[in-house]
Amino acid sequence: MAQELHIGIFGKRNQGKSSLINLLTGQSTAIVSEMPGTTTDPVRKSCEIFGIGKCVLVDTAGFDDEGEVGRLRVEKTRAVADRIDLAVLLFSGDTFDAAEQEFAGFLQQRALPMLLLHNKADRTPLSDSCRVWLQQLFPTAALLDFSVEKALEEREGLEEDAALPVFEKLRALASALEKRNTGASVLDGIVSAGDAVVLVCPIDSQAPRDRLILPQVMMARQCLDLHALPLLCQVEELSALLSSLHRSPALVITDSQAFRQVSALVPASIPLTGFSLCMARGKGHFETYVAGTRHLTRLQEDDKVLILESCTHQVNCQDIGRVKLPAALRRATGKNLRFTFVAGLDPLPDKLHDFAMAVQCGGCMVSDRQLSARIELLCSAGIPVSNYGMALAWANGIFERAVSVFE
Ligand SMILES: Nc1nc2c(ncn2[C@@H]2O[C@H](COP(=O)(O)OP(=O)(O)OP(=O)(O)O)[C@@H](O)[C@H]2O)c(=O)[nH]1
Ligand SMILES: [Mg+2]
Repeated sequence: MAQELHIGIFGKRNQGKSSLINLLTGQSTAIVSEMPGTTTDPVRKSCEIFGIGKCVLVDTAGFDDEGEVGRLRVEKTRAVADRIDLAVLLFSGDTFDAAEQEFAGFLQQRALPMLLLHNKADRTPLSDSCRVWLQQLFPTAALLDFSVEKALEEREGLEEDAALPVFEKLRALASALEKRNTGASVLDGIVSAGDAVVLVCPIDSQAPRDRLILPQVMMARQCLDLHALPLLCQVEELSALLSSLHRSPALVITDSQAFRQVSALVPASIPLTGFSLCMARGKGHFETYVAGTRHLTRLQEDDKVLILESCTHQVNCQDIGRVKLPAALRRATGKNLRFTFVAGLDPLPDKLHDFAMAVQCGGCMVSDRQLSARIELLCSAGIPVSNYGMALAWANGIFERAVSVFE
């Protein structure tokens, strides 16, 4: 997994959600008690799951909580669904009542892979009739009859594999999800076996030490998957590399910041695009961003533009979003645009209609779901959305060239 997998743990009160967090993390961090309503706010806990990698488990308040405060808690629980990649829904007593069916439907609507975990099997095991009925109702969900408490007891006796059945189900769901997310290669139909593909990777002061960044690695890997020939160079060596080839490369992919320079060096007959466009193509929302980018030509004097930075800790991205991009857009439009910045996963401003458009960062540090939730919100408010790479390509006058590779 390229990023942490966010797993939401849901269920009515007292179903063993917090106990499950303790079992999966191997620590007693979450408070467990027989009093229904012990967990009141979403609680996040990072852990490493073998075969999946880094995960963030999100414990939630029961979705059947009552009263005025209870309703607020339920709202928070439901909001978690927009920020996760995978859901576990705990139930018990060999029944799956109307509230549970409604919540499972709510998760299913969001296309979230789901594990229905029948807990407290030590008291009441899941009957065949209930199992078959659930499988018919939620055919894509995984189902497990389990006892979290028994597994916790076994773990105290140093039984290492006490949580294994849960891990196995989660691993299967995560691997299906990864296949769905990466889906077809971005380069399918553009690059064939034996084709040379030049990846222009500037190593400047902002490049991380001793390694390449994720989009560069992903594109090199996709070339290898297609049995194409990825060739890496910096901008300074690009001309030498191109003239050393017997046959023109099928494609050149460059860092967005070097777009203008690279575009001047690569003959018009060779397709050229950017890593950020490839990432957007792979992550979805490509058409949304393309349409949003074309809207940049329509911006007016004093228009407000929303810049969405999905990572709070990457100085590199911040510099692009806060400094380079606004300067480039002001220069290219010739308009005095006014920028508003939203960092990390902070909520979007209330008055979305005040904004002429939004520009989203590559979103390599957030889950697809977190990104999608945001973009859907903007689209439903009728706000055109571009992304950093496409907006920079547009500002450098080479957007149409870069996007034509995929058309
Ligand atoms: N018999 C039995 N009891 C369990 C099992 N798992 C959890 N419990 C008990 O169920 C009660 C509730 O567990 P919690 O983990 O606090 O449940 P929760 O879903 O987080 O509850 P809230 O935070 O109140 O919504 C505790 O008394 C647990 O010890 C199990 O497998 N079998
Ligand atoms: Mg709890």
